[in-house]
Amino acid sequence: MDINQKESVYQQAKEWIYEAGEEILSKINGPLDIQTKSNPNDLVTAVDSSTEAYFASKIRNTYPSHRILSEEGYGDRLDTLEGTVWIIDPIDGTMNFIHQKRNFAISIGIYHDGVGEIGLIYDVIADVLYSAKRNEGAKKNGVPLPKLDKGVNLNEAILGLNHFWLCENRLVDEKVMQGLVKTVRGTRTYGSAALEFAYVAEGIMDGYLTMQLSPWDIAAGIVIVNEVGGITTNMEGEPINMLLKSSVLTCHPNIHDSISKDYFKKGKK
Ligand code: 2AM
Ligand code: CA
Repeated sequence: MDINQKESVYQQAKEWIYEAGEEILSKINGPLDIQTKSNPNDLVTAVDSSTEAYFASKIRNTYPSHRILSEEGYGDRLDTLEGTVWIIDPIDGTMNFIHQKRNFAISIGIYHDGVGEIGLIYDVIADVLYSAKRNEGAKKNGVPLPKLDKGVNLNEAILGLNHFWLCENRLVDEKVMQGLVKTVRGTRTYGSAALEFAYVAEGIMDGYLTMQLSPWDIAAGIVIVNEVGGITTNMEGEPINMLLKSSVLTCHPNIHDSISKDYFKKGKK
């Protein structure tokens, strides 16, 4: 993506994300038409669908050569990341959207030939936009975020971690994950992967890990965390394949190896 196109795509995506946020706000107290997907707690609403449909129609009209990878079915069926691909979660944290009416975000990552060029995470209720362009730094509401250059030890770290992984599960030994919880200073669970990435980038959490997420949950967050010097891999420490579901570890560089090697690799089933 050339530099001029990148800037105009970034500005356009920002405009659409604010418009979509206003539309979500106008519907949040109405009947939400809630459905379930893969299990009774995997929720989707008519607002998830209409928000994604809005982005898909804007992108197809404005950038007909761009492709879309998205959660709710308005995207393309992709088997490569060639060209420019918008990776979209219209509402990340749908359970929070329904039950709490806060702590959810619109997440848009724009990748070119597989490289994350633009990341946008919009916390609609707080009206906070986290944004980044590759090699140009990350911002929170337009104000540059500092690099993660202060050292951090695991025993002083705050980690984002879903309690699910501390219960018996089929992917990781819960005893090993409990050991990690006892080692760190504190844990948090916000229920929106995109916001957890944003908080790692902001430096208010030192890491976030989970065993299974989809590309749209993390595409924007990876770009934003990268720009402040954080690292994102799968739990094995390998690069994430953006076409597949994956485990995810995004964190301050100081604690990455220890979480992956001393905990996950020991506990992996
Ligand atoms: P979602 O709200 O877009 O579904 C919750 O811990 C985080 O995990 C959210 O970012 C949520 O995204 C994501 N997630 C991914 N797959 C999920 C699933 N099957 N059920 C619930 N949350 C899921
Ligand atoms: Ca979603």
